[in-house]
Amino acid sequence: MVMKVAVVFVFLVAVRAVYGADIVVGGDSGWSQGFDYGTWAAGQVFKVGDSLVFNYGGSHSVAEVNEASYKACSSTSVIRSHTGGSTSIPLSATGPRYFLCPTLGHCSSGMKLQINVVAANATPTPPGTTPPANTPPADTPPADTPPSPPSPSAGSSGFISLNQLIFGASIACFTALFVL
Ligand SMILES: [Cu+2]
Repeated sequence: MVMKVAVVFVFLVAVRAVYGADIVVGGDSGWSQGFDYGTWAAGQVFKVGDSLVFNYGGSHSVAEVNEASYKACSSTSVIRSHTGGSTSIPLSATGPRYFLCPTLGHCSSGMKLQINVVAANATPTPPGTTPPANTPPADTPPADTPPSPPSPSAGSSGFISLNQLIFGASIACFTALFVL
């Protein structure tokens, strides 16, 4: 039983990996007025194989248009129009896609969505982050660093000089004692 569940789970994960994700436009806000789809889209990655899911009320619909119509909020030359409250649009090719709500006044008040579809195997860089820079190999081999003098010799050299000083002083004292 557990094995069966595990197999189904792996299968579902694999299916999701192959067929991509359902991206709900606007998230919980859906396709509606008073939502900033530009900001929303900037935080999303749209890949080939994903699907755009539009959820909307009866006063709205979805029209796919070209760039010029998108910029002008014009719905006179619609590539594809969708109605019915829930529309899933598969993203089958890379490049920009433009959508708007053709209801009068809705596009100009923000109901417009522009996305850029990237290849499924593309590794996107989220906005605000820089791609990892190639770290250059260390060009200074460790052999170049001069060998540090062993610390015991430095200590003993000081010890020797002190010894020599004591030895010299004692010789001088001895000599003076002898002379006097
Ligand atoms: Cu609308």
